[in-house]
Amino acid sequence: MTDSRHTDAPEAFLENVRDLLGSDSVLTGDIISAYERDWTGRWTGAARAVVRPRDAAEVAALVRLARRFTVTLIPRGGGTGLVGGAVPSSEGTDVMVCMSRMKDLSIDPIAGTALLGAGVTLSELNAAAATHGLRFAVDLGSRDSASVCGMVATNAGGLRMLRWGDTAAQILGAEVVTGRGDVLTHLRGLTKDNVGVRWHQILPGSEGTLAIICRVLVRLVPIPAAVAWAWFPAVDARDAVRIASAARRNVGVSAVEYVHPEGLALVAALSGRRPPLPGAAVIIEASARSPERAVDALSELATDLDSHDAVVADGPAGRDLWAWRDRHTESIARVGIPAKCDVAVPLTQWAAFHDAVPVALTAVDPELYAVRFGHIADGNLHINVLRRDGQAPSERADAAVWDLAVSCGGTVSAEHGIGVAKTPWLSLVRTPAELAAIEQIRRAWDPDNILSPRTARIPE
Ligand code: 2HG
Ligand code: ZN
Repeated sequence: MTDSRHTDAPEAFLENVRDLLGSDSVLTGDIISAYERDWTGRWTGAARAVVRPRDAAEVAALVRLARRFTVTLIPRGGGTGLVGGAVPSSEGTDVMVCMSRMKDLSIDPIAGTALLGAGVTLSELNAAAATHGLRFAVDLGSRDSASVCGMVATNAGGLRMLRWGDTAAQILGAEVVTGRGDVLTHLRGLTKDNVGVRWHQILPGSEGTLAIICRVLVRLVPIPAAVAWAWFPAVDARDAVRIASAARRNVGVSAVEYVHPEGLALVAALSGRRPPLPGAAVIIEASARSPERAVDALSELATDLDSHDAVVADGPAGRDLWAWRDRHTESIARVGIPAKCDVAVPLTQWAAFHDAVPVALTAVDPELYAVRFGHIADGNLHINVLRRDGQAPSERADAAVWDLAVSCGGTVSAEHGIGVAKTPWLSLVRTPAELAAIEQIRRAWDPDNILSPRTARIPE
């Protein structure tokens, strides 16, 4: 990669941007520090400026200028990424593209779709959709800040992937600006439109490397009439897989989540309360036409599984059960900067992998420990590695988890993406031919390599 851009990122570029977009569109100085780190604080850098375009035409003007002055652009949504994908390099020359001004949002209740700009958060979309009895299918803990277009760029998975699929499965169209500065618009909204290559389906997982996503058209799903939750105690990881595997066959089940005492203790410290039962558990969300039916479905599952201690509840008591899972990420952030290892392994390997993680970490460094939780029905285990002395873990911790995951047939990113955090391990899970093919796509969409050049690319 040529680094000439890093020595002379030009003030002239910003002058041109101010002329075209207005000076209030360019932020510099202390105010931009919030754009220089990811949510975890593990990945930080230094930006030259933050630019805040209002629409795709302004983004296109920005990209063309960036090509002319060879300036790196890093698109950034709600700033909730966990892998350093929307963080500038340490050289102080990258320009962050903040999408927060693109707030247009309209719902089509007849088609069950939403058209929204890149500044709309998941909670804002859901609030607007709820007036029509609809919501976005994918849900995540960072819903109040995460932008839906950012979720598209990272192909967020989240809590209900089991039921509705990932973010890629929700996209019907998009408006983007490629690294060439071309505006591509496909917002017709047809669910059947089989006309050759579906270019908008290349966006999920592209993490800002191919194009800047300005608007998306997404499908919405009905808000269930009633929901109930259950806490199934699991005697060990094998038992958790047994419960999860039975739960995922049940049509009404929308989420199946694993929690372990190491994470529950942190949530307890934050909330000042005790978990409903001691030990590990599988927390299940189910929906039905009435609260009674949802509770009955989960109670029947408990009977089928001989899980006589299971706690089943709807309403506030049920939401309380769910909160024990939902509050993991914020509770972990209170105790240190974790290495976030977002692993998926085949469900048949999940228990062995789960049990081997603490052993592998202690072999690297006795100060390391793991908080394990996550979307068990998808084979997904979130491993947050921390150090007992409060220091941030080194990359040796990540390496130990990835080696183990790959030896169990797993992957280095189940749903969080690659960013800069996972690039050292990309070649563990993708062949040279695959990586070369991806590079060719990047060169076609972004010939001057100005969009998030360090993301998901193995350093030369
Ligand atoms: C979740 O499932 C998110 O809550 C974050 O993917 C996971 O904090 C994490 O490691
Ligand atoms: Zn997750």
